[in-house]
Amino acid sequence: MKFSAPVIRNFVIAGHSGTGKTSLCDLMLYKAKVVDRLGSVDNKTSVSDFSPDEQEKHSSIYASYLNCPWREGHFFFTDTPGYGEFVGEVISAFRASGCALVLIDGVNGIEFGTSRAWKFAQEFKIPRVFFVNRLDREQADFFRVLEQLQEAYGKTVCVPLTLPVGKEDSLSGVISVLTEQNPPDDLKDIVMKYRTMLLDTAAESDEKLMERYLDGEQLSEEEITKGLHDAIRSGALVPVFAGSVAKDIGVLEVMNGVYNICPNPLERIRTAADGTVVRPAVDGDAAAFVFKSVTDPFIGQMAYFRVLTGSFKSNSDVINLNNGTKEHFGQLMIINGKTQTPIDEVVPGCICAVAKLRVTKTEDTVATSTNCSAMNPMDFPNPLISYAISAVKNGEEDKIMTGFHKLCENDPTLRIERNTETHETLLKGMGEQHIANAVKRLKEIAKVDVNLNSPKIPYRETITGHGEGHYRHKKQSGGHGQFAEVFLRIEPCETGYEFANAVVGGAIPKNFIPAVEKGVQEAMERGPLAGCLVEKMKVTVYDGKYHDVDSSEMAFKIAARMAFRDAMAKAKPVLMEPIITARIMFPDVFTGDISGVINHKRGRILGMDMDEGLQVITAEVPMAEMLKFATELRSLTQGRGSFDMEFARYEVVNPAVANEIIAKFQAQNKADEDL
Ligand SMILES: Nc1nc2c(ncn2[C@@H]2O[C@H](COP(=O)(O)OP(=O)(O)OP(=O)(O)O)[C@@H](O)[C@H]2O)c(=O)[nH]1
Ligand SMILES: [Mg+2]
Repeated sequence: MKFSAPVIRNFVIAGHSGTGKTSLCDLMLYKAKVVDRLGSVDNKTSVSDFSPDEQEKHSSIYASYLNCPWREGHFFFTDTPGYGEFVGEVISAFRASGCALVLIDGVNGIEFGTSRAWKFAQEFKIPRVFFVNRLDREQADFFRVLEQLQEAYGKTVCVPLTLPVGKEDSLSGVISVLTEQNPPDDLKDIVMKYRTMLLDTAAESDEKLMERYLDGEQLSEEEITKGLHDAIRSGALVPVFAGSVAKDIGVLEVMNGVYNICPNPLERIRTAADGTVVRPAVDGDAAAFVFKSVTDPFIGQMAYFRVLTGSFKSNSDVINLNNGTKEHFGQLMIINGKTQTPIDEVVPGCICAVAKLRVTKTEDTVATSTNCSAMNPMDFPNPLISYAISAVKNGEEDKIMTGFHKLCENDPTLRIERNTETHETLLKGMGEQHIANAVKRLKEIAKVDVNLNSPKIPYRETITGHGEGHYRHKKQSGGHGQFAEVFLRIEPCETGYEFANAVVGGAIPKNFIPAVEKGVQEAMERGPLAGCLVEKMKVTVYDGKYHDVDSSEMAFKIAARMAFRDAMAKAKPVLMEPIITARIMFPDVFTGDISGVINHKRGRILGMDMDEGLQVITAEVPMAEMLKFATELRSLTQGRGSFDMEFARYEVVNPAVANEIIAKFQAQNKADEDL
């Protein structure tokens, strides 16, 4: 098989869950005769949803990379999961694609997944095409959805290229707006209206064309196609197709539409990380971006890359531009779900896989020459949920960490971290299902089980007043005793931690001062209120006593620790909690509910905005209240809301809540001591 970039179309299939993306992919592969039996999500025979987890769920979890010949050319396309928690898969798929085919349900119209796909396309600067699917369903209405799209994204932007004939049960086919000569009576006016709109759009893309068009000249089919192509590229046109994958209606038209008017990979101009403009070419130095890594059960680690410019051959040497190291490409493969087909050469637009790279990881750029520039890494959202994990069986901790590290390498939205304040290992992800899936995968690859618990909140302690502390450490045990005495004072300090030595006349010899500071720092690791990290204060040691024989570093450390505790008790200590800033997006109808939830969570609404038809609330909320928010929001909005969050700062916990936390800690502490 030999590829030619000008006839390659490379697109990501995106949209809300359940709109028929995977079914469309299966049908395309069938139409292109890549498979001789049509795969089906419902029968667990889908080429795209091939993993057992996806088959069990009847819904996609992973992006699935597919390809098929089409007409004189070739399609590289990606089926992405619609479910919000698997957004990491969608982001890397967008990065690898030159165009977005966004599916919409003919009954539900614009859903959260639609707006998300629209936004990603905008962010990645790739053109979009809409396909209104499932028009055979009861209550499906193409024209209602079209109106909604025009309302949201522009009346002259969203123009249909096909229209459905019949509706719901009696949907019988689609007609082409541009070429249909005998439309059914009820569609005649509509066809004419949109045909004129498409011709206007096509003509507007070129001044000369426009002149001739205004003079009343007929534009050739080629000119119209070229005009629509340019309009799609510039964003002036987002064509809308109608159909039903289940009834195989309108899909051929979508495939031909994408082939005829969507841009080819050579038209995609990018900017590299160093600002170099990369204009793809068939010849010359080749560069490719590694957008994903996958652990294949048989082959091991596989890198997926998208060729940006030039061509790569199997069994050739390349350079990793991110670390300047030589890399070797073994056998290159193009992919169809779990099927890999060896290929000799890949060109711009190809998505392909290669096994066992030595020095290359996801987000690296590989090239045939150092004249090429590395591309920017990808942007992934912050995790939204975390769990404290522990091994079910003692002794399996290492296996668990190694396994999770592997999973995290393949999924940038999954993270495993050790929290040094709470001494917990945290597994962070995008939601309960995402985490549950990771735990399941861990069991498969490492044969270990983990417990998931709510994580401890990393509260901190500080002081609101001044305090002086004193301790005399004196022990006489047998021969040689221990002696040290320390006086110190503490005061609030915005910048963090400061330590000052104000001892005069050698009351504490200089060589013991580091031990005093060490003692203070140790005491600051476990504050007196709830055993949390203590911060934001200045500590000044100003007096003390020592003994020629009995003083030691250890004695001064102990005295300093105790003096610090003494001072803390007098300096009005308070508990602080992490506050996060959340941006919550949801349909307007939930505004009341969501505002209520934020108030209930001790949150503060900072602002309300509208963004592409969705209400956006920005709020500051204590982290402790957000542990389960991903799940709460999902059930509150029936999956139509989303949010992102990031750490803002620490704030003093209100006294009622603080007292509860302190009481709980003290009780736990006592229970531990009694054991
Ligand atoms: N009636 C009808 N059902 C369809 C059509 N297309 C797909 N379906 C069904 O809709 C359900 C969801 O289809 P999928 O292809 O899995 O949807 P998806 O967009 O891949 O969903 P996620 O993977 O969850 O994002 C399946 O039961 C399909 O058989 C259609 O045109 N009409
Ligand atoms: Mg799917």
